[in-house]
Amino acid sequence: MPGRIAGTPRQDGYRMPGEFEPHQGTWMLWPVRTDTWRLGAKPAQAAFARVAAVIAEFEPVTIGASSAQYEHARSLVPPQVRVVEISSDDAWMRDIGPTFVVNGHGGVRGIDWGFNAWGGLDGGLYFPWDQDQLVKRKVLEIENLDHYDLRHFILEGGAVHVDGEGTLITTAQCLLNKNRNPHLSKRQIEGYLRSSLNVERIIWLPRGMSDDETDGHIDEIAAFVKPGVVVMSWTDDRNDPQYEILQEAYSLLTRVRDARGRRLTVHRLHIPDRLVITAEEAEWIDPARGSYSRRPGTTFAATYVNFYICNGGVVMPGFGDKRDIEALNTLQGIFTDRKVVQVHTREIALGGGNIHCITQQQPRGG
Ligand code: KQY
Repeated sequence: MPGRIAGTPRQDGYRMPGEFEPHQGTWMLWPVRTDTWRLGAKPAQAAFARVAAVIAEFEPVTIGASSAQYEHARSLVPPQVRVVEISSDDAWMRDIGPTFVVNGHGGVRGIDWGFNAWGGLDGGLYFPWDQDQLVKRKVLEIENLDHYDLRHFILEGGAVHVDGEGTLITTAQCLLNKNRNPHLSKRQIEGYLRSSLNVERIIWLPRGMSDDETDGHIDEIAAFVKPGVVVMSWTDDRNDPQYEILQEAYSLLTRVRDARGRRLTVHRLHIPDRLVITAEEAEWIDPARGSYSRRPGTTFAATYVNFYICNGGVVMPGFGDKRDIEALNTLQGIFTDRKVVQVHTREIALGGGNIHCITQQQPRGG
């Protein structure tokens, strides 16, 4: 029987591996919220199904869907994708799913963080989020894995990236936001990150991307390619609201040293044009009191950096933008030992995230 483990991953010799380390598989959820996704979530479902099908060419994929959507989800994804019944409030498995930790001897455990829909009643994106909070435990029960109970600490998976060798990158805008863990100091928050993910060096970028409804998740701005190597969003356009933010992040990332004392190699990936929801798209999003507004003209943080690394592959967003091909070629040049596949994901981006945000890797133990 899987159960709750006392103590911390660090005390037990567990660490969060880098996303580029071998996976057992990928977890996703099925989108249904009509106040997030237009047209009753149908275009988003098609986009999620495309992402799942591409990842499934590299490794096993499991999608959690509600009982009402089980047959529909099953019919849209390839047979090798496993569909299981898991209810949720929305479909961002990166943030709603467990973070897995490994001990290097075959042991895999999960962390059940607190979740408050990106800010709770102080700027959160919807209410309630009780079904989202249960997803981590459901995934871990299905996999028969023990868990650490950190529900008293609010953390979304998209708020942190690790290199698996003791370094973590995050943003102060998100993790120190008063709508996450207002009762904790920066030092105490660092303490939780160290003891749960087993990291030594925490690199704080001051801000995430502008127009990011998550309060600046790191997974929109930068990602580890491997230890010592980072790829980040970039723009040459001085008039772009992202310009200053990205300059600041670049200057910090190229100055710091990681947990092993290395300077980081930082690759830059130019962002696409600003993503703005059209009147036609916004018309078919159901308004709901307390939910994030997606009115015509709302802009979204769009970046190619929200890619997902899987076994032998990288699945990256495309927006139908003039920079799509250049971004694909740049990323393929960085990930020389993996096949990079681009999927058109405007429908996911209109929900406020992208491929990294809708996936969660389950590492291979050992
Ligand atoms: O991990 C992410 N960056 C998640 C994006 C969540 C958007 C919620 N509408």
